[in-house]
Amino acid sequence: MEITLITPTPPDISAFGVRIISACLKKAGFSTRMIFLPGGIAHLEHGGGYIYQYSEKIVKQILEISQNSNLVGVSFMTQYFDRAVQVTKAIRKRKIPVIWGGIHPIHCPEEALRYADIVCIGEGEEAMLELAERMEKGLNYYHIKNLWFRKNGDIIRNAKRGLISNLDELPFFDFALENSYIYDLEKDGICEMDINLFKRSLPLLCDINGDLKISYRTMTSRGCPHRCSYCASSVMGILRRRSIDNVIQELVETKNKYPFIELINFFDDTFFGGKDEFFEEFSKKYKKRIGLPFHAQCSPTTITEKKLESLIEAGLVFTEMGIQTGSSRIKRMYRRPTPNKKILGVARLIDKYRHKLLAPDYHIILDNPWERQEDVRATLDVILKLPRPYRLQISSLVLFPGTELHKKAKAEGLIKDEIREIYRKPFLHPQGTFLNYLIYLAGFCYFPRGLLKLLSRKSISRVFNLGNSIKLYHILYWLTERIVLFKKGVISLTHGDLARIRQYFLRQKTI
Ligand code: B12
Repeated sequence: MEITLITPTPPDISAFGVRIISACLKKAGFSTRMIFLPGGIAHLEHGGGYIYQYSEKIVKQILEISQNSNLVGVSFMTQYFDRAVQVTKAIRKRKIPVIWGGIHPIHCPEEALRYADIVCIGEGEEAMLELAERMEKGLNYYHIKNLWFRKNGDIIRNAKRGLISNLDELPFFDFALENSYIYDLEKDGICEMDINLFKRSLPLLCDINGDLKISYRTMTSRGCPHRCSYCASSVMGILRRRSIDNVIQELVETKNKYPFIELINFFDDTFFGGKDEFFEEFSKKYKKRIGLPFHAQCSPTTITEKKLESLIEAGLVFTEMGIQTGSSRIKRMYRRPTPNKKILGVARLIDKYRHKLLAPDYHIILDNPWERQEDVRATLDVILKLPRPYRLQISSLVLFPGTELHKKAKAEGLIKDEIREIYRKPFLHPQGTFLNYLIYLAGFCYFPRGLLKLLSRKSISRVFNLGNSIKLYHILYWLTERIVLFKKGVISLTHGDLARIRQYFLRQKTI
């Protein structure tokens, strides 16, 4: 029984979904193949005019690699829908059954069965294993929990499985090179993974000196203590953590296998979730057995000074946190009621350790259809009170399927065309409005704050607020980005940091 797992994924090869499924199948004796198609979303346009598609050459290579498969799995997020559909159509023409899984199909199973034969509506480890075992034995498999099937034009909707309670029972993510394939930007083709390609595919993240280090991303938990109304990951339930020893063992094995890894990135939504004691023990063991610098995300209600101190002691050099909005009305809508006073308190706490941490990232969401000008101004106000330095990660609200806000927008008739308005919506580039541009400028944390404050005043912003039609602020944003890029390029050149320049140009070519 040959199983191929394909993932049109962001320009990084974490792809934990397929890696854990592959690890479980391998542990049960099945042979798997993984195909990683790292690609961006930067070309997406407001209005949904840009459609990502792979070249014929890439599709042909995918078909060649997966030709002897008895089953092909495709894993993706909403903004990779078009690429997943393209790959699925090509494979199904070869009469190979396709199963969809991942955060998007979980929320849109009916839609998934318009393209795939089977869809996984939750965690896939146990369901996929049962499917492979029953397929191999030629047994009926249309009753497997967590899987829905398209059969003779009908849909078979099986019940959900309970979430995996003890994550330690799972094998570690499958980061083996054998039988792994990846789209290589340099060769503009899919290549068998080798150690150099693997090294080049891993994220480059900064250590405390700002030097780029080859980094390994992992996740120590599933689920989240928060229930933000714009977030699609609530399907993963409450926070479930792997044990400290289990995480440390994974990192020990990874370091031994890939000694060139110099930094760890814990990609849990809320790494700081849990008791102070847990982090004391984690930090002691991590420092003793791993000792590499690491990055981890925090949230305003989970970070404490004690946790921060222990983790910095263990090697934490960077953290990032969602602020999202400064408006109390929108905070309630996002189910993130943490007051600005508390958020600024946390920012001051992180700033207190600025000599031991890189400048933090703060996440901001713009383009919320229910937002008024004063809400956006409130967001700018809280940003202008943040201790400096910091970086802003600004995103344009995408009403992801399965989220509370998606349901609200649907109910209010705000969504006319899901695919154009959501699947093909640019996450990384907010609309070109005056206030959005001011918030973008506030991301240059040494931009004169008084000027931003003045310009954001109602009486003044009304003059400059030309609405969305005028592309002025898009052009200004584009121009400013070019200036920033040029500055970064000059700094990298003077430091002979060609890796950073190469990484930038490679990214421009993503599929
Ligand atoms: C890790 C992560 C990343 C990583 C890696 C993602 C990857 N898959 O390659 C990186 C950093 C690259 C990333 C980037 C982005 N991310 Co992200 N990310 C996450 C995060 C934190 C964890 C996802 C994860 O790996 N979970 C662990 C694995 C094991 O779970 P899983 O993938 O769901 O897989 C399980 C099941 O889904 C199923 N399954 C999965 N695949 C398959 C396949 C088959 C065949 C089967 C049967 C089952 C199956 O079984 C698996 C095991 O149980 C989630 C939030 C969350 N907690 O879920 C956001 C999340 C997935 N990201 C999100 C987004 C939007 C993005 C971005 C597009 C935008 C951004 N945030 O910057 C970018 C990419 C932009 C770009 N091109 O640059 C959204 C996706 C929403 C949506 N509906 O698409 C999420 C849900 C966050 C949110 N707040 O809503 N992300």
